[in-house]
Amino acid sequence: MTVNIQDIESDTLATSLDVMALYRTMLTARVMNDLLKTRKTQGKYPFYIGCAGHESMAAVIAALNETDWLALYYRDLAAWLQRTGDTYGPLREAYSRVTGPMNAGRNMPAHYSGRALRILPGVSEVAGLCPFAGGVGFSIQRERSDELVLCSTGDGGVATNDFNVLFRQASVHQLPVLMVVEDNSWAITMSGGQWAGSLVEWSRAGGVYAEEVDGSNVIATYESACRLVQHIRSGKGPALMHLRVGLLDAHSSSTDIKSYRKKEEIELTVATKDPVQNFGRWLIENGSLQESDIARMRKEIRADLERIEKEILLEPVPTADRVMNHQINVPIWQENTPRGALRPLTMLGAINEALVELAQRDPDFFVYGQDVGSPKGGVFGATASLVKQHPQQVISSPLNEQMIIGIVSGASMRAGKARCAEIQFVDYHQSATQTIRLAARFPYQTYGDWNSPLLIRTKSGSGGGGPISSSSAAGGGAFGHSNAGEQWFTNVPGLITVCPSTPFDAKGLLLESARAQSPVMFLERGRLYRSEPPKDAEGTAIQVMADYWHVPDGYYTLPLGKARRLRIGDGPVQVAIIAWGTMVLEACTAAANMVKHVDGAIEIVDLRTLIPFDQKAITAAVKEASRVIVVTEEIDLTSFGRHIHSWIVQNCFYDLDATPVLLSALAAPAAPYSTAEETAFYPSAATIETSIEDLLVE
Ligand SMILES: Cc1ncc(C[n+]2csc(CCOP(=O)(O)OP(=O)(O)O)c2C)c(N)n1
Repeated sequence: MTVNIQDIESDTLATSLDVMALYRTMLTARVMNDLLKTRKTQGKYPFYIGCAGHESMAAVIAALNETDWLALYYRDLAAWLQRTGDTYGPLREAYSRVTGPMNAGRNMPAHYSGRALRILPGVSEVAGLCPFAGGVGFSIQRERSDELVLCSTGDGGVATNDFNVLFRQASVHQLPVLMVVEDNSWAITMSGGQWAGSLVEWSRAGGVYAEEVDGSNVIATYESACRLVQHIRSGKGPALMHLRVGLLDAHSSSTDIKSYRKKEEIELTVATKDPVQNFGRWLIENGSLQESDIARMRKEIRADLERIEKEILLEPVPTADRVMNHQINVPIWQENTPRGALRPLTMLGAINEALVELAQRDPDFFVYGQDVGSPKGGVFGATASLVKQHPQQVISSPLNEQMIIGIVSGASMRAGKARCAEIQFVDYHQSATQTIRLAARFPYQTYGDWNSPLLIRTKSGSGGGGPISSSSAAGGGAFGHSNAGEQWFTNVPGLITVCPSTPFDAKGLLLESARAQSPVMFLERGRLYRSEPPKDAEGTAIQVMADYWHVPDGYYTLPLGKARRLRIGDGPVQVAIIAWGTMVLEACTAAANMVKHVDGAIEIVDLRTLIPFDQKAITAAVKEASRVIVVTEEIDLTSFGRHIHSWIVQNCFYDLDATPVLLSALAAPAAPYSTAEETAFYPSAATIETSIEDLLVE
């Protein structure tokens, strides 16, 4: 039997609902919920979180097309079943089977995911998927597709920054996004208090059409979903459904319901807000079913699930040897000798060229960030050429870094290829920290089902883009404009971090970074944007570096994870200096000055990629020199520089003739603004020279 609801809003809505199929899906969700809950109680696995009361989400999914995208939350078992029909999947995940279609047994159950099914990887961070859903919507809109993205969360989720970011993404850009707030009026033990006033009015005032609907009434839920979907598909912008439901169970298997909910309230909720029961009654009243049919269906479903369970228990469980699988996706470099004519270029020029190359090669590639679409090309001018040549592919964003990362990451995931975010100053990435970390986690969490291409460029370290002046004024960036940044990113599993020191590297590494299927944090040093090659104390350019200020025309890539070894001076190497970014130039200046006084050469290992770093190059350089200095622009509190230093101690100890040195910025919050304090804060060529001297007498 079907209910024809075609004339709800317009005659283009050719949807009819198979109510019996929908009921069966919802009932299956409930029976599976009860089975999983029991098994958890029997100690068969560590955790379960239930869907009881939220099954009307199946009716919302029934109003969508299979090509629409879903970002579900942990109570959406019925939504999963409605989209996939897969009754094995949730059981496989509960029992941690490698056959689990969501996370191959790697994540807790109820984290719905599936790339082929267009279900974004569910996360435990409440509403953490929201910014990604906005990105999917952004890319749907750019490509003028008729898809949409549904993003669901609980009432607690509405209070998060992530949900508010999605709301802003959707409303500012008028994206095809359906936000569903499954309001069971609980957030663990907290009832209400997640927003003030009416959610619907708040939403409408912010430019998003919204409806409130009783989620215990399945037909009303479906009708509302159809209206909202119709609203979105007719190009009127995003929509929000405030779906009022009841939570029929405890928050999760870890919560004792009686410790925070009153008996009468639970009984009333169960009696009035059970969508499966209400829908069953409605079907009986309409003559489609009898009580006995429902009891029989329940029994059948339970028997079927128990049979499936038995099958699943014979399937393989994860083994310890796979624990590092899918940790990071570094692209395999393909040899491609640059063929274009060499021209002298600054790093900023090289970055401009790389972005134009990417835009030319892929018309759907775009850069998104604050001011990037202005003729100035962002505050540093990195996108100026793009604005001139491909204005449609460079879009200025509102001032919200989490919004930027979410848009770009979600769009990249939908495309399977990196799009580019610009974060104006690395200091300001901090509101997007969780989103970046989640993006880096997806390939691991989903056991490689989802990749996470995402290119984040950001100005970092000292300097505001002016010329480098062999080791003095660092630009006065002070607090908020001068952090090095690598300390924040190199400890995130799954994240690639790159920091070039020359224009040649900046272009080749940026182009290669865009090929990665794990997120890349591309740290551009402000002090190097317009820098000349480093010079010695007499003002002579250091030749081994100067060559890299000539940049080939056209497309070329350089391998990630590969350092460059630079030798300054002749004879046996006395000291190896491990550096990256601006500190490579400082180290070159120091080395060029020192080799005039000491016998032998000094080697500088320019890491270029910080994670994964080139262990072979470091090992070889330390072996040859037996003395090593690590120099970093970071402050000396659990920094990446400290990590490299510690790695050398642990892995190269027997090749060392002296204690390895770490040179870093001071452990103050940031470089002070005034020149004297700022100069004292950063390591410089002079600091490095002193350190070389000390090492050589040791
Ligand atoms: C960002 C974040 N903070 C805290 C938690 C711990 N936590 C897990 S579920 C939850 C309540 C969520 O409430 P709501 O969004 O209303 O969903 P419900 O569980 O009630 O369906 C909390 C606080 C979390 N997972 N993520």
